[in-house]
Amino acid sequence: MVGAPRAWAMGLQPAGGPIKEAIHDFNTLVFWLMVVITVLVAALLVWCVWRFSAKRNPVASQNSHNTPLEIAWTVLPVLVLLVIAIPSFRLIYYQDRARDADMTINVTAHQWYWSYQFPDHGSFTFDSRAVAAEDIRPGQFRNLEVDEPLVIPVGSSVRVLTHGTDVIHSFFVPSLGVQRYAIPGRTIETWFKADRVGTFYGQCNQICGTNHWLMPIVVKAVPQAEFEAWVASARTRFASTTDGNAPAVAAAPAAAEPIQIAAARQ
Ligand SMILES: [Cu+2]
Repeated sequence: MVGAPRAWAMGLQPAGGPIKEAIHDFNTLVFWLMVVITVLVAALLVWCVWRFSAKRNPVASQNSHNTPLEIAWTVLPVLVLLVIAIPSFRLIYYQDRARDADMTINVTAHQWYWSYQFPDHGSFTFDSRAVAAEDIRPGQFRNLEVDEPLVIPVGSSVRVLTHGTDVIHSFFVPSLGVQRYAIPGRTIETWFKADRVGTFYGQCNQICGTNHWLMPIVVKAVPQAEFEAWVASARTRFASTTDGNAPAVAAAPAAAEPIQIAAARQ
């Protein structure tokens, strides 16, 4: 499965996991409520225009109050809001934190790339940087590919702890239903789970400076055995950046920056 935006798509991206499925359900509920209310209000409006036109209704009513009607148009919207609020709060708390996380990933945002740390797998840390447009291969997504994707095992609940090093960023992967601010000086928890093998694309979702537009996220969900093989190779490849259990709050930028940042103005 590929979780990515598509040209002319109308709805939400397809769900790659249970949180996004819950978001779909909530979206469908609110959508149909909106359809019913819109049709009802439009029909009443048309009926009033027709029924109470000056031609059909030459003597206008002088009523200014109608207690039962006023109670009805107060209570009914309250009930509609309750029908929205209850599943809305349930969804907020569902995505708030992992109940039984199988593993934890520290996500650190920088201007303008991400770094990921695996504290349960030897605490290796690596940076994930955008692939420049001229290096995109056929079949890849422009502005969405990275050099080192975040790899997770399919079916595992992954606790995500976000941090920031400079300004506020936002870790956002639509098809997994995850979005969390990454704020300097704070650690914020959320979680996600991919219940099918696939590649899920996201981006920084908080305007964070000149290159905010090119701060993509790629999450690859792979079978457990493949994940373990990736961890084994990653621990060797990223051995030099391992720094214990602390979140990677000050990972140095790589020497070869693929993205040219704008020169600071004086
Ligand atoms: Cu950002």
